Amino acid sequence: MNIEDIIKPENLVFKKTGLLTEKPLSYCPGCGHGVAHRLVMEVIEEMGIEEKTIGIAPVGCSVLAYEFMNIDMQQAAHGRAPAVATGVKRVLPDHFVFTYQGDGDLAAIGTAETIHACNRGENITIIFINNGIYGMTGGQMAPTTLPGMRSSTSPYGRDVASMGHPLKMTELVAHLPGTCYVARHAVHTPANVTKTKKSIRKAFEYQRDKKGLSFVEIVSNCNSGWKMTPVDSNQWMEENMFPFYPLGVIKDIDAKTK
Ligand SMILES: Cc1ncc(C[n+]2csc(CCOP(=O)(O)OP(=O)(O)O)c2C)c(N)n1
Ligand code: SF4
Repeated sequence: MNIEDIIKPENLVFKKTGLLTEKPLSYCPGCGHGVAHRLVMEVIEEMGIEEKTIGIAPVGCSVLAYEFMNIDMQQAAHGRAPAVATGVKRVLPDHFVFTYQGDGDLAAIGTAETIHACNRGENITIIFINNGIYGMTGGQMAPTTLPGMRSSTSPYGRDVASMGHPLKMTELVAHLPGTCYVARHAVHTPANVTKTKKSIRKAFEYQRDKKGLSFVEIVSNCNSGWKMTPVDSNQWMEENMFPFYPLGVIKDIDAKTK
């Protein structure tokens, strides 16, 4: 097949969403952030809500999310995205508002903002990227770092006795009455990408239907911070992160119960 045939519209099998800008992503090759960005933007495009969606960019490796996401964005200080999202949504209740946050942002510096926004049931969506460390600043231990996991500030591995237990934010917020949909997924294989996108879609639909706060965690790799190749980091994630952070839908207030 020559190139003219390949680019015929009828032969097109994948097209990048127009809601991602042409700006080259600043992420390390192999990092999950880029795929997560794409899925959020695809959902917004497929729902046709790009003109009335506002994203809140975090601090961390995805601090430049507003450069990559071709929608209205507002930058928040580290950890404060749920508070900023609360304000934006209350001023513009007919708009869709989401935050995009790493685990240092959401589970450490912004623990209070996260828990209270979830507990208040703010009608927003939180996308939480959990790579188990502080990626941007050099791989320091985060509340999500696994027991025994090495980081630049726990070079011999996280010792629970002195450094405390990892914080499972997703299970925690699922207990709060204000959350309507809480799920944990991954984006390192096509099957996982499909499930994650479905959940992100549901999260935005629940926001549309004013059901409360929807929360989607994406367990991701930080191959640079973990000091592994992308392939090794994905395998390490499967073997170590998933047993501790099991994937699946944790709470769905509309799920049919027997
Ligand atoms: C209040 C505050 N504390 C610390 C920092 C420094 N800082 C910037 S990025 C970062 C780590 C980000 O890690 P995470 O949120 O997990 O995102 P990742 O880079 O892993 O995607 C830290 C500690 C800051 N900017 N503001
Ligand atoms: S440092 Fe880690 S989280 Fe940040 S872009 Fe690189 S791989 Fe991704």
